[in-house]
Amino acid sequence: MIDVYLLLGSNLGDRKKFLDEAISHIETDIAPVIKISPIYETQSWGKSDAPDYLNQVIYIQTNLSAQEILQKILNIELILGRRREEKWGSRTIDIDILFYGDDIINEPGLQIPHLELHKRRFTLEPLADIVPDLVHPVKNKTILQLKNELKDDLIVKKLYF
Ligand code: PH2
Ligand code: MG
Ligand code: MG
Repeated sequence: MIDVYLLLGSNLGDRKKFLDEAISHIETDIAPVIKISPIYETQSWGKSDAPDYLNQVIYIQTNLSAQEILQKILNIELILGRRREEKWGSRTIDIDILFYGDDIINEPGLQIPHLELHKRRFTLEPLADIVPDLVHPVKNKTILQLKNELKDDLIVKKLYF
């Protein structure tokens, strides 16, 4: 089984409901969720006038290939009303593959580890809550180290539902 970490993000509509529905689709179509981070409310990265996001990281184990996971994720995003209009545009749900074991994948539409994750507080804070000691296979640093070296000062706030 491969250890897979996914980032969920929503900044449109009932954001909490979209995260919950994404998790329920992931459990049905991909794999049971083993660990789940707290939800963070985060300032929009890349587009400062966009509404705040809810972000959350989940950990699953699966024998599916990264491409198979990607196809299932794209389908779940579609079911949950994702419309792709502009880069970094607001969305009901975004599901990104952060890590697929230690694999380094560079294919069109599929880059793992996620190319920006080490620069983003909205990813590293929830990730560090569930796997601080995971080593990034390209940066060769732990999630905790990467989090402590972050220059991103956009606000992220842990929420308690
Ligand atoms: N996702 C983006 C762009 N900007 N900002 C926050 N806070 N959270 C996100 O998930 C996010 C973002 C592109 O996928
Ligand atoms: Mg994304
Ligand atoms: Mg995405």
